[in-house]
Amino acid sequence: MSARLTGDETALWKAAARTLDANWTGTSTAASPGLYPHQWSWDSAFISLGLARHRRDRAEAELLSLFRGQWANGMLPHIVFNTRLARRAFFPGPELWHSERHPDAPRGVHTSGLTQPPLQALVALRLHECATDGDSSRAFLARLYPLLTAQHRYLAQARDIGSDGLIAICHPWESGLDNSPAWDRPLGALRLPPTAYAPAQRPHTLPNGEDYDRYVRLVALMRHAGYRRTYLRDDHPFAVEDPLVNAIYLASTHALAEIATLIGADPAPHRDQAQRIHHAILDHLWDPETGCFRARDLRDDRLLPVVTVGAFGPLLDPELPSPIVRNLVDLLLSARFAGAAGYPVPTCDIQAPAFDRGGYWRGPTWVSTNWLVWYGALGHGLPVIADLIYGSTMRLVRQSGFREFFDPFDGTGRGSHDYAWSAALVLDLLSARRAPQAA
Ligand code: 2M8
Repeated sequence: MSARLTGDETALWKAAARTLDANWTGTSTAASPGLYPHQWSWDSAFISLGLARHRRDRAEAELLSLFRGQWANGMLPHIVFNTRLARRAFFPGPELWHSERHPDAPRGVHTSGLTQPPLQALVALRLHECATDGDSSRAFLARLYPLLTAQHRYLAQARDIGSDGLIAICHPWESGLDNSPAWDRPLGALRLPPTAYAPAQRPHTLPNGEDYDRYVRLVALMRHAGYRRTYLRDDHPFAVEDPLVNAIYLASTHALAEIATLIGADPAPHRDQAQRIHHAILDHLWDPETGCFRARDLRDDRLLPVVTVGAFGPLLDPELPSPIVRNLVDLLLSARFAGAAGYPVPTCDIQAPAFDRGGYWRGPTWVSTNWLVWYGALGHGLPVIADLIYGSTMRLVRQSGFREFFDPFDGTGRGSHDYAWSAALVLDLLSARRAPQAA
């Protein structure tokens, strides 16, 4: 691959590859060596996209290592803890979740009790699309397929809280966009006990204080209920259908159908499920009055007011009607997003009162969400949008390195350094650019 890159791209490629090598623990990749030393679910999916372009064997190992943490009910946890690290290497560590007390949790590995956007099937298919050894890649898909179908079965059975075909997140951490202003209203409605939980030593770039108390309170409620699906459905105070999470769920369901075909399994149930999700996203999360997608709070059946980068998630739906695609493009190019940002895509509508250019998931631009919008734009034949995001993402990492997130106006890097998904997705972007058939 590197032979076809320019000199500058080659330097970027090497730096990204070095970052992934440095974060490799022997079995998986630390999301960031200092701040996030364990394995996170959607990080791991993004990371394996980069590994596939660099060290194919590790891309497969990364996903298999993640699925070691899968619970017997199919739930793929959002953190699989590295047992070789001190228990206090990260808060919240295993002591918050008590996964070992849950009958469905795997033995010998500590995990969280939440999940994250189900990107893994989409990524597994992309790994296959850029594989050089088709037979070995199909064998890998055959190995992964039952794990992926169990993950999706869990989501359909335990997280379709609104009984409408969509999945609900039960905690902001499940969205991946942890501190997004979209969650302010349901989080604000949560009643807190008088004791505060948040440890004073949380790094200052991360949510702290009362926000953190609310996050930990939600975990405590879920844990006390044994992460039971009837509790989540009927009583848990936080249940939100998010457009980005559901668009990823839909794209991965389409990918499952393709994987099924590749390995000789029946794709029909996945195709039926994809149709259901497609219609539900349009029926429940599209707001024709404002011309955008917003998250729905299932506890009061209202759309949440803040428009975030999640509004562009449904570009991942290959059947998104073209008038809606045009609406999203207009919104993206407007002064609410790319039109007023030097480095799109900001994670929150710039004109929203809650927008904060330096706030964690409250305005900065992230390589992961950029990659998702880029991928969706390519799928809809929008090369100008795809190029805009490709170019701005490359400028970010050239200017500031593989940081966790970036100021959307001047590109200043923020959060942790050597952040694995920033490096991994640059490898995928560079590769796709040089080999268009892989995109
Ligand atoms: C952030 O999430 C963790 C909680 O799980 C945190 O705030 O401590 C988010 O950016 C999330 O999307 C990401 O997966 C994780 C690890 O990179 O960090």
